Amino acid sequence: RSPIDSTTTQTAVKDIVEAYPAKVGKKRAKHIVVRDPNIPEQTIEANVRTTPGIITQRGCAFAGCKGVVVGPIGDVVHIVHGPVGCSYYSWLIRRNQFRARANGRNFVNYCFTTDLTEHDIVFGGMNKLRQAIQEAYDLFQPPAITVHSTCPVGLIGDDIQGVSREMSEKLGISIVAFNCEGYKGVSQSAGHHIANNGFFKNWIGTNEEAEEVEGYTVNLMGEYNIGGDTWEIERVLEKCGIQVISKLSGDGSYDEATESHLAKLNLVMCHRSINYMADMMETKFGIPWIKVNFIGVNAFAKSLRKIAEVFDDPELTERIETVIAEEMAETEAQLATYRERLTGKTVFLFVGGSRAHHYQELFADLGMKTVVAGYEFAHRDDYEGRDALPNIKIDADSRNIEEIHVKQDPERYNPPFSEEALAKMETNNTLKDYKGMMPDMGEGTLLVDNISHHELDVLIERFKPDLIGSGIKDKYVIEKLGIPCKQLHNYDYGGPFAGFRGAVNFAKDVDLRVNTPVWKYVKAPWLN
Ligand code: CFM
Ligand code: HCA
Repeated sequence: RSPIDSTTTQTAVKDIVEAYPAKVGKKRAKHIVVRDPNIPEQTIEANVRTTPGIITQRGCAFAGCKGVVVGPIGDVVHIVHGPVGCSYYSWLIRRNQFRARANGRNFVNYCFTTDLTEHDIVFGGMNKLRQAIQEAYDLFQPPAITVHSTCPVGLIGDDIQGVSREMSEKLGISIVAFNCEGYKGVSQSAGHHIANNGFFKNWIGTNEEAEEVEGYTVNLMGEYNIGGDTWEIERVLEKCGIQVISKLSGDGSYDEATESHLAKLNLVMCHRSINYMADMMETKFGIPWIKVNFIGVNAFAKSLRKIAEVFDDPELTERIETVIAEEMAETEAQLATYRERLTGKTVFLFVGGSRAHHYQELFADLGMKTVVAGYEFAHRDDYEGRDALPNIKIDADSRNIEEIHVKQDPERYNPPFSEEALAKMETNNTLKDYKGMMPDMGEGTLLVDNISHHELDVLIERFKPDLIGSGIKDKYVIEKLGIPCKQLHNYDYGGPFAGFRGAVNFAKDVDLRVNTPVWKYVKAPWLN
């Protein structure tokens, strides 16, 4: 095992790139960066099409829209319009959890699809969609329905928007169609954008009768309640006296989404999947947003202090400090033994569009160092920070996406913060800014965007990390090479891992994986 430093990582990068055909190597080299804090504005290529032939962990626009952003709203029926596969193979894989509200509706365990077959592909599937919507309505009486098209539907041109409008008028409930055919854009990311636009246009702030809510109110955005994360975050926020108005979209409900304009502040966890919504809500309703991270004990405390700073009320600040002290003491007592067993261990992290960054803070709490990290599909701002935005060329996945131009509505634009407070937020970089992953990576560490199996093989062979945080597509390749892999998408059936109590669950899980002697007996079958 080589130590990780600027020289060894540079050699690894050279070997990785040289193994490719020259043209491919040239492209991939732009996605692999040895971190050097002495370079003031280090850049990395991201959010571009994967080179055909390379094995990637990315998903598609349908996954990003239906699977990620829209699907977790638990009291809404989500119908997939397409052949059965996309629906069946994405059924329950993401582990987003939901608790029924007063109306008793909870559809997260169901799988709704129009099940298009050859006949429908030839003659059109709109009638089937009409029928499916009617049937879902008759059977389940949901407060709203969404429709999501998969690749073949886009190719045959079924008008899902028209059918949904027509059925919405007929049934008198909100029916929103998302044209999220998998092929749009270069990854899940296009689907997030499509989902945000549809949500914003149809649901956000549509309950005009909802009354102002007193006190400190927030929306939890870009948090998806995987393994129950949202509930641990909410537990602590409530203890601090902060009320969550709506959640987008983990444990999210339709009614709460229509009242989300009542919150005074938006807390953005996963910037990648929800930045569009945060910006649109700020423009339309004057709700400012701040970037938070609730993964990791110190990260959670830091985020709570950020909230205190924004609301700027000594009483709230004091309460938050009391909660932090209490929770930290309890957590610390449980973390200490794990930290002893984990300190100095190294980690590679390759996850989606935010967790490869967020989890670095939790690993740091355990004394573990992230030496190689990368996103699957994040954009350059998630690596380089929002400041880098003006220098970034138009996203590849903006193609085919209807942009929503938000007009400010003076009637509703009623900033809960004084002009002075808003100005402070704009100028105080630590509050408003999102700096991305790059500045948090130490000298000589490696950033790899949209990593391929070849690149992963070389890096494992050179640096033999103690743990890799990744997803299902490479988990078993990694474990056959004798390295434990912790799935940071679905948590391998565990969780919650967010917040204070989540950190303890995580430490226990990681300790079991890293410190079991079994790994030294594993030999990958292909090495024989
Ligand atoms: Fe945001 Fe997510 Fe992620 Fe994401 Fe995802 Fe996910 Fe992820 Mo899987 S919304 S970008 S598209 S934090 S599903 S809950 S784990 S890849 S890092
Ligand atoms: C998705 C969902 C996914 C996949 C996880 C994985 C998730 O992108 O469609 O590849 O292990 O979190 O469930 O990201």
